[in-house]
Amino acid sequence: MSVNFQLSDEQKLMQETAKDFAVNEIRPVAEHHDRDSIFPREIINKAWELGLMNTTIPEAYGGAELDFLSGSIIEEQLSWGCSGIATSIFTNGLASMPVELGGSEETKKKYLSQLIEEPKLASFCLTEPEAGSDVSSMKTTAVKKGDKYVLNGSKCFITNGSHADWYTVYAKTDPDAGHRGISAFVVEKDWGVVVDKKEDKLGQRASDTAMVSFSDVEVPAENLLGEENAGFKLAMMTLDRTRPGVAAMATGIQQASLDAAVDYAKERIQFGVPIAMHQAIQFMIADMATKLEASRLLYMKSAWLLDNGLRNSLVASHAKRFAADSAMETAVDAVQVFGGYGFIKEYPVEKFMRDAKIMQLYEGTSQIQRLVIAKETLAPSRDTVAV
Ligand code: COS
Repeated sequence: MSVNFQLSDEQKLMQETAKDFAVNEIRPVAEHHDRDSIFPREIINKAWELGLMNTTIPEAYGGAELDFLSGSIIEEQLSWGCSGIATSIFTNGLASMPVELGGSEETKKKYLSQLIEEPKLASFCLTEPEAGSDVSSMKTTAVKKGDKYVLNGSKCFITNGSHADWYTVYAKTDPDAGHRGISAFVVEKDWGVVVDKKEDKLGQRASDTAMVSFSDVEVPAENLLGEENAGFKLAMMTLDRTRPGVAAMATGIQQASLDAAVDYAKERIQFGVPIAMHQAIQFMIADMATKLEASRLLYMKSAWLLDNGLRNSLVASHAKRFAADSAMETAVDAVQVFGGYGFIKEYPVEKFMRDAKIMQLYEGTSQIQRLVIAKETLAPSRDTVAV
């Protein structure tokens, strides 16, 4: 078995393109979007034009069909620029994955092609007010009536929810069957999806997070994704494929925090020398750098497993958990390196700290990742591979 930590020329090019985009298009406006919680529509359109979003969509539907590793590398770089703007750009990947995995040929042609032909947005609607980590307790229902399903219920914390053209919605088709009674559907906004509320958030304020509801929304039966009552597995398989990217975004926040801390530590003079000369600061920088390195290796491995057709649930949870917790710790340490200035909005690190927190919450909390890790470690699935 060979191990190769070298990116391909194509991956290096994507990395450079994404870094340039983060430096030139995202960083200059990140503070403005954060302060006033302004949705980054124009930046999304530019990212779309450059091919930095919808990366996994197959060539058959007009997409670039990039490997998961390339997609994750892009996510790290854009998140370095601003993870709130990056979240807005990458949410299509979460919404479109269940379509890629479970959609019929017609559904894939219709909805995946749309995202490539125009800078349209899609949202992933799983979470409900009373069903967060416990997906199976969702209340939204889909009742079959003739050749349609009728949806009723509410979904919360929906990224891009106010701006999406279509939604991947999970609903109970057999309310008594627990996780085996959930189905997934593509629902177009114009069919009666109501945006109830836009959330005012601690961090990632550029991204849109909304509550959406369905009141007797009729969905054609052909918009069912996969088999009826197989939606829970579709959601889990989707999250296996998107968690490497979230870990990569958390890595981008770490790199941003470390860069800021290093620059400041070299400039700031205390006790007659730059504070970078003090061992107290050096040890913090060293720990930040080690966490960053380990997070990057973990997200890359979790993406590499997918690219090689191997099950990645365990490593994706390692990556998501470790990178998210490290992003929080590193951003807090960056504020510490800045001292009192770190607490002031004029400096960038307080934003990194606010933004990092969501990494431990969305797409499965750090506690849920530990549940997956414990389960896979105590009783490995048959197809969990040790690489
Ligand atoms: N891929 C495919 N199938 C999977 C899977 C995966 N990664 N993980 C679980 N499954 C299957 C299991 O094999 C099991 O199948 P059977 O019905 O054939 O027995 C089924 O799904 C249920 O699995 P499990 O018993 O592990 O489910 P739990 O109810 O214990 O829930 C957790 C598992 C908690 C890990 C899951 O609910 C979860 O990830 N919750 C967090 C959800 C989340 O990330 N929310 C954020 C919203 S998206 S922004």
